[in-house]
Amino acid sequence: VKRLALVLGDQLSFNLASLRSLDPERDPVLMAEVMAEASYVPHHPQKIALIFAAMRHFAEALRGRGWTVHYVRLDDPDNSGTLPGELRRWSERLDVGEIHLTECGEYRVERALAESGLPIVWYDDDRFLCSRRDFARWAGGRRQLRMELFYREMRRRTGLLMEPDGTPAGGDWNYDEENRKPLPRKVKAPMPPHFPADALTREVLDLVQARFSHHYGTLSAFDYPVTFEAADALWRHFLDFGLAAFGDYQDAMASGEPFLFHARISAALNIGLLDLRQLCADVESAWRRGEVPLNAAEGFIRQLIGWREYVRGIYWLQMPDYAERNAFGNSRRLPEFYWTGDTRMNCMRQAIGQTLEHAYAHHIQRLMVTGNFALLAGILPKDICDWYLAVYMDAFDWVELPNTLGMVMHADGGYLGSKPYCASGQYIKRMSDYCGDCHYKVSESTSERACPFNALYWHFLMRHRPQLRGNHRLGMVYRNLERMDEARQQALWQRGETLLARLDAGEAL
Ligand code: DLZ
Ligand code: SF4
Repeated sequence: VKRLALVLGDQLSFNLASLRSLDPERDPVLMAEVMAEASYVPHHPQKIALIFAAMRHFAEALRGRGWTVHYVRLDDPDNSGTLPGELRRWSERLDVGEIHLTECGEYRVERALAESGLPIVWYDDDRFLCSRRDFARWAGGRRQLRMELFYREMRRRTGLLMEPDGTPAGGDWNYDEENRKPLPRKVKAPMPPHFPADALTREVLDLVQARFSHHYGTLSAFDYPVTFEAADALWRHFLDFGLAAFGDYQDAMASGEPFLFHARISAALNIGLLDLRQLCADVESAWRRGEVPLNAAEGFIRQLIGWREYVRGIYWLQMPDYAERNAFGNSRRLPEFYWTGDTRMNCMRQAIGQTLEHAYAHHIQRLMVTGNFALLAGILPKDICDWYLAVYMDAFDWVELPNTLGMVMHADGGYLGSKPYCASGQYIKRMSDYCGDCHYKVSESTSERACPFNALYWHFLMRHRPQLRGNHRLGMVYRNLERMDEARQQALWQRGETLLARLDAGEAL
C-alpha cells in the first residue's frame, strides 16, 4: 500500500516515531498550514510566525535528507483550511492506503484526526520520556497526584543526577529552597542572542502580518530560532551564560528584564527543534564538570523530566473532562486589560507588556503575577486558559491546560498540586522591584491606593474557607486570618468586594 506521513506543526523532529518507520525513498510527507489551527484561539502573531517558519524550514531540511514533502501553504487556493480536510484531500490525490502519524499534542486535534475515518497508523510520541500508558500505570486510581513522587521515579528511571548507589546527587532530590533569591541590583542578566530572519522566515512574517495583525501582540519584535541550528545556538548560549545563575534567580522578577537567566527554549522544545534527552545530558555534564552548581542543574532538570512530563501525563489521563473543571465555581470573565496591558498595577503591566512584545513571560510571572491575579479574582478557568494558550509562543494545550487550570487556578480541586499558589503583594514585593514604581502601595491593604493583591488575597481565602480551611499547607495562613480582629476582616472583605465590583464594571484597576 501507498503510505503517507502527516507531520504536524509541533512535530518538527527528524527522529519522530512515524518518520523513523518510513522510507524517504518511497513514502511522502505531508505538512499543512491551516486556518483552523491558526485561529482556534487568537494566537499571538509571533507564535503563528514561529510555527509556520519552523514548518517551512523543516520541510526544506527533510527534502535535503531525501524526503518528498508535500507542503501546503496557508494561502494555497486549494487549502481546505483544516488538518483532516488536508489529510483527506492528499490521501485521495496520492491514492494513499495508510497514514502514519505520531500521537498529537492536543486532544482536540487527535480526536478530529482519529474520527476522520481515514486509515491512520498511530505511534507513541517517544520524544517524551514517559508514555501515556506508563503515566496511567503510575497514576493508577489515585485521587491526588504529586509531582515530587513522579519526579523521583523519573530520576531513578533516567539515572539523571543520581549516584551509583541509587541516591540523589548531593543527598537531596530537590533544591527548590535554594531557587528563590530575588535579583540583587548589581546582578545583570546576559544579553540575549539574536536570530535575524532569513528569506523564508521573512515570507512568513509578511503572511502573518497580512492575515493575523488583528491578533493581540506585536509581530515586529520576532527574534526566535526557527531551525535546529539556531535553536541549538540559543541552547548553547544558555549553557554558557544562563544556567549557572538560573537556579538562584529562577523565581526572581525585574523591571525591563523579560528573560533574566531563563533559557527561553520552551517553544523550540515544544515544536521539536530541541531534544529533551540531549538537553538533560548537557545540563548534567555541565554540573559534573563543575561549571554550574547543583541547585541550577537540578532545578532545570526537574522542570524537564519532572513538571513537563507530569503535566503531559495528567493531560492525557484526564482529558476531555479536565478542561471543564472549575472547582471554585468561578464565573468572572477575563478583564480586558489582559489583552492590552492597560492597568495601573505595575507587576501586571510589566508581565502583560512583555507578553505582548515577546510572546514570552517566565514561569514566576505567569504563576505569581498574571496567574495569581486570575486565581484571586475568581476568573472563569476557560477564559484564563484560552488567554495563556493564545499569548505564549510555547503554549500547546497539553502543557498549557494543566499548568493553568491545575497549577495556577487550582480548578481541578487539588489533583495536580497540593495547594493553590495564592499570594499577596508581599510575595511580589519580595521577588521583584515592581512595587517601587507602582501606583498602588504594597504596604497597604484596605485604603484606596492599597495594592489590589492584598485584599483580594484575603478575600479569596475568606470566600473559599469551606474548601481550603482543612488544607494543612494553608493552616498557618488561616490561623493568621483568624487572629485578625473582626473589623480588620470586614475591611479586607469590603475592599475585596469593591475591587471585584470594579472588575465587573469593566474598570481596569
Ligand atoms: C498552533 C498551530 C498553528 C498556529 N498552526 C498549525 C498549522 O498550520 N499546522 C499544524 O499542523 N499545526 C499547527 N499548530 C499546532 C496545532 O494547532 C496543534 O497544537 C498541534 O498539532 C498539537 O496537536
Ligand atoms: Fe503589583 Fe501590588 Fe506591587 Fe503594584 S504594589 S506592583 S499591584 S504587587
